[in-house]
Amino acid sequence: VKVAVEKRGALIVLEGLDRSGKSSQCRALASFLRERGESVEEWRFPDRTTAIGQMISSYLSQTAELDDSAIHLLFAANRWEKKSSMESTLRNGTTLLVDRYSYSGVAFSAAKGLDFQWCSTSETALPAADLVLFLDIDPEVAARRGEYGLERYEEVDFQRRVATYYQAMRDSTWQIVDANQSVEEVQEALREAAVSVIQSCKSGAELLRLWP
Ligand code: NYM
Ligand code: MG
Repeated sequence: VKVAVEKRGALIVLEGLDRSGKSSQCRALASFLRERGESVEEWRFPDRTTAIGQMISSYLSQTAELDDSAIHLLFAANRWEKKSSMESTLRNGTTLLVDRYSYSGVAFSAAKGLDFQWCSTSETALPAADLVLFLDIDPEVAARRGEYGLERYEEVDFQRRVATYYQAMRDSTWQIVDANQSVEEVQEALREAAVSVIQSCKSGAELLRLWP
């Protein structure tokens, strides 16, 4: 007798500096995967729709000031408030495409001078991404893209420091994609990696936790 085993969805995270093209690539990847019959939800962090998210949004738009550690913890809390919903969605077999996650949380706060280990602690035991798609772009190139500089952190020297902390977090779940390529070339690289990790999650790959 065959017993139906629930196959979980994959937690796929897109990361990169501001204006690296994450949001449009995320949207395109979601429609590609849906056309292939996958169940996919697009999420993003910060999730500015919650009460915590609104505080984060005021901070980013420079209408509110907050202590560096306090805003770090708010970004983390904004993920913790979504943890159970994230886990149940994955267990229901839906793949999550997430625009930024804990990796942004650590890289942006560490770039301000907060201790790297301290920054990681707030992420401990959150679900780890099955795949991190890192859109690798030269900060100078990103800065020439539209609307750059409106939000806090959108400044070339700061983004350079963020990039070094991203580099320190790379592990075997990361796929580095050259985001200086054409939109189509970038999308092609993302598709291959996403299809393959969705398959391995269906075959029973365990959902891991951040950061041991
Ligand atoms: N950011 C994002 C953080 O500093 N910590 C975090 O935990 C997250 C998720 O917020 N410059 C920063 C990175 C971005 C900014 O994100 C807003 P977006 O994707 O540009 O709206
Ligand atoms: Mg941004």
